[in-house]
Parts: sequence; structure tokens; C-alpha cells
Amino acid sequence: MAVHNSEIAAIFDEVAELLELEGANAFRVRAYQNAALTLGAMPKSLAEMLVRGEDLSELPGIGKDLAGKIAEIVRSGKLATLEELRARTPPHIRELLRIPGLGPKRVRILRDDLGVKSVADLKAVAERGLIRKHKGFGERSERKILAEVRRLKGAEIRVKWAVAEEIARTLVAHLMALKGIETVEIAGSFRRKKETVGDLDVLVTCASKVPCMDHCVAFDEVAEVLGRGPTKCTLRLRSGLQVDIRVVPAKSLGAALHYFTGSKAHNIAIRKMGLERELKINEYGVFKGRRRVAGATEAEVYARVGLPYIEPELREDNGEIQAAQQHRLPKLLTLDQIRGDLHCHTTESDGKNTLKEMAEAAQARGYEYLAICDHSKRVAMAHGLDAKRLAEQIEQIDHLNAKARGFTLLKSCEVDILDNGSLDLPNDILKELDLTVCSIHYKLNLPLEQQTERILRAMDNPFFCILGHPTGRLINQRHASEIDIERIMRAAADRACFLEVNAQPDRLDLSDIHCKLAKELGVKLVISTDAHRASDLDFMRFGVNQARRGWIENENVVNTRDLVDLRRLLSRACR
Ligand code: DGT
Ligand code: CA
Ligand code: CA
Ligand code: ZN
Repeated sequence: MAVHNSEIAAIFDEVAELLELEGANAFRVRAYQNAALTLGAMPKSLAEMLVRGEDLSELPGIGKDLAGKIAEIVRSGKLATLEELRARTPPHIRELLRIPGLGPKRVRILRDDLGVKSVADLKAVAERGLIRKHKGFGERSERKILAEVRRLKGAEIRVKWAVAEEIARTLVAHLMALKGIETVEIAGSFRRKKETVGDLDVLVTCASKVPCMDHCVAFDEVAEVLGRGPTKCTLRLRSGLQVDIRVVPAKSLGAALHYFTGSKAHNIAIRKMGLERELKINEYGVFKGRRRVAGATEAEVYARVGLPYIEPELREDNGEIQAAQQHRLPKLLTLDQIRGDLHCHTTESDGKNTLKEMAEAAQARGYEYLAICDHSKRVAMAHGLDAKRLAEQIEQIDHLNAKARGFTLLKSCEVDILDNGSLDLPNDILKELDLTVCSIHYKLNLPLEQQTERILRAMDNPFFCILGHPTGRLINQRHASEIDIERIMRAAADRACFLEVNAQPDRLDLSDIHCKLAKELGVKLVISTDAHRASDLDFMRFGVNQARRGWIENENVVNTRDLVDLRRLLSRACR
């Protein structure tokens, strides 16, 4: 059982990629890409839908053919179409596709025009300066390609936190199903909520004589058992993610949890504090000579070195230990402090749900407000709103608000920041909105100075409120645009503008480090899901995680305010 939606989406993505590489019909390629998008964002498990006998061909963009392919994947874990495509594509060419910035189109050009058939060939032509001479590539893309090729050597694949969470959930459920297993904790970077994780580090306590290891390796997503001992095993799952599982005695659980949560740098600093008190701290406990003095809980471990409990998200040896010593640890933001979402889309632009459906979904989550931010016309082209359609939407919102109680739709728009730094809609219409989310969606690769100016000029507009997904990066796919983020933050603080922490699992933009910088520079943040369908509103927790890693507290976040305070903040920002 239990092929995850994300696995099916990944298979379809790869099919699309390889088809495009072969020069297949563009509609066919797009059908797979669209299906991957639909499936990846679905809240319901496709595998479970099939078990219940639901007809998948009724899903948007999924016809009979694709529904059959989904069933094939759920049944066998594989897709014959993909296997055939892979077999037909030389492995070295497939490796090229993994280089960020090189899609199938570009790989084809490089192969057909420059004879590039492997990463080694690519490196050679890039070093000889042949790529920059080619139409469609510039000097900058050549430099980027070279940097990526160099990075690729020895580079590991890191899994996005949201994907790891889905896998972790099924793994924990599997482990807890064995009678005698008492606790299962996931430590490591996953517990620290790092945006990507290298592997999962799992700790288990169980009653004696329980066949715990047999049960671990019997998890039905295991592709390979890489190592196995009496209390420890290492697994590679079908998704490629590795898992280290350790069985520990209950009296050591706190010490083990502390040790395996890391980060390594944090551990080293704590151990050093232990040594100063003549304490030995390891994964088994805290010891004075040979006597165990602590180890069952993490709080005990910290107490032994004279510190209060430190939240996992802070454990990067990035000032948290000094802060703990001085009793000035941040009181980290929590999900239940979020009162509304300030960035979502509807069917008016590229969203999948209507205004009314989005409003109901937000209310169902207990929110006080939701800002509707359909795209302006520049980015969404045919789908985007011009001033006239935005005015119509404003009327619709007024109409819905008149009927709603205790909940307010806010009028907004995701306005494109044009390359000259102006906004994509005239001020006459922007002034009718409660707020704006202003974002860059094209020319992401301008030189640093120019890109920074573009944003600063946009911020000069009195109707600029929130800078949406500020750096434009996509995790594992696209680097952040080159911008002087500190200058932008200072400018935002001066003008009472805000920066978004976009909670989409592959954006998480701002990063944790940028969140911390924003706090230090006194810029307020907005944590938003950028939901394109109702279920995406649940992405909020990913944004909160990221903010917590950046030491963010309730007061640093705009959308922890109630509507009255929110309007007060916005009125300064927006007018
Ligand atoms: P990852 O998996 O790369 O996303 O990052 P982590 O932090 O989960 O690292 P991992 O899986 O290599 O190790 C898990 C934790 O175990 C790590 O955060 C700290 C602890 N640890 C691992 N190796 C050492 C070590 O040599 N010394 C100390 N003090 N702790 C270690
Ligand atoms: Ca790990
Ligand atoms: Ca590990
Ligand atoms: Zn958006």
C-alpha cells in the first residue's frame, strides 16, 4: 500500500521531462506536467481513493489514460512508460537534466548543437566558453552551469521538509503498529525543521524482547536495508530517502534525542559546557564519573549545564546558547497565533477554487481574515486581472463580506513588479485595495544592483505593502535572485512595508537566515501560503517552521494581529 501522491507526481514529472527531451508532442508533455501539479497538491491519497473504487478520471486534467497509469503506479510502484523512456535515454544525458537551470529544452540544444552528451562534455564546452556564444545562453548562464557542474560533484540530494514529513508520518504509523513499541521520535534536521533534510534519524523505545528490528525492516516502503545490527538499522526507502533507526533505553531517551537532534555544532558546544562542569554528555546520558546523573529527558540534559530548554529549531550554535544563558531566548511563534492568510489565489487567475470556496476554507481553519491576491495581468497573461476585472472582484468581495460574520475577505492583488520598478496596475485601482502583495515573476536574473533597484523603486510606490516571495528561489531547482537583501529590508523598515515568508514547501522564501536578519533589522514579516487551492492553506505550518528557525516571535509577524490591529498596520504600510 501507500504510494504517496508525491511519488506519483515525481514519476509524471520525469515522464514529461524525458518526453520533452525526445521532442515529443507538446500537448502530451503538458498533460503529464499538469497531472503532476494536480496530484502533487492533492490532499487526498490517490492510493486510498483507488481502494475505495473512486474514479480518478474525474479529477481535473486526468483522463482515462492517466487514471490507468496512476492505478499502475499504485499497483506496482512503477510505470512501464517511464521505464521505457529511461531505457531509451542514455544515462549521461539524464544526468544533465539534474543540473539546476538545465531543462529538457536546453539539454536538447546542447546535445544537438554542441555535442554535449554528459556532464563531463558540458564542463568542457563551458570551460572553453562555447556556451556563451550560443543563441539562448549568455555569459551568465555559462557561469551558472559551470558552478552547478562543480557543485554536482560530491553533492547529495536533500529532501524537502514537507516531503520528508509525509514519509515520516507513514513510517511512524508503521513503527507504532507493533505492540511493545512505546515511543517513536524523529530527531535530526527533521526535528529542527530544516527546509531540507539529508536523512531521517529515528529513535525508538520498546519493551524488552520485542522483535523491533524485524519490524523496522518490514516497512513496506523499504527499497534496501543498508545496515542492520541488534539495536540499529539503516534503510533506503523507495523515495530515495535514507532512514537511521536506533532503539534506545527509556532512561537514555532524552540524551539520545538531544544527541541525534543536533545540530552537531550545537551538541559540541553543549558538551563543552558539560566538560567545564566535569560532566560527560553523550547519547546515553549525562555522567559524573561513572554515575549517570541525567538522561531521560532533554530538559534534564540542559538543566545539568545550567540552561533552560532550547527549542530544536534554534539548535544551530547560532547564538542560542548565549541567549539561553542570558535568559533571552525568543518565545517562538506558534501556528495557533496565526489569525489569517494574506496571500491566496482563486479561479479569477490561476487558482483552482472560487472566491467563496477559499473564504469557506479559511473560515474552517478558524481564520479571521483572508486576503485575495489574484495575479495582475503581466504574469498571468490571459488569466490575470486588469483594473476592470479587479474592480469587479472588489465588488464581489464587498458582497460576500456583507453576509459574513466574524470573518473578512481582504481585497488585494499579487501585483507584478515590472523590470523598470513600476507596478503592473495603476494606483487608481490599487488605492481601492486593503493591501498589495508585490512580486517579481520574470527577469529573475538581473545583476544584483539592477534587481535591488527594481524592488526599491517599486517600494517607493505608496501602495506597495508586502514583498512576495522576496528572493524567488525554488528549493533544489532555482537559486535566489541576486539582491541586496539587507538594503531591501532597511528600505522596507523605513517605509513600513513588509516582507513575505512564502510557505509553499518548495519556496520557503524568505529563508531562516533571512527571517532572523529581518527581525534584527526591525522589519515585520507576513507568513502566507500563496494558496492556489483551498487545501494549500495548510501550508501555513511550513512557513511557521521556517520563521521559528529564524527566531521569529508573535510580535514580528503581521498576520498574528486581529483585524483591527492589522488594518492599523496596513494603513501605515499601504497609504
Ligand atoms: P541532515 O541529515 O544532513 O539533514 O542533518 P542532521 O543534522 O540530521 O545530521 P545527521 O543525520 O548526520 O546526524 C543527526 C544528528 O546526530 C546530528 O544533527 C548531530 C548528531 N551527530 C552526528 N554525528 C555527530 C558527531 O560526530 N558528533 C556529534 N556531537 N553529534 C553528531
Ligand atoms: Ca538526518
Ligand atoms: Ca543520519
Ligand atoms: Zn501568488
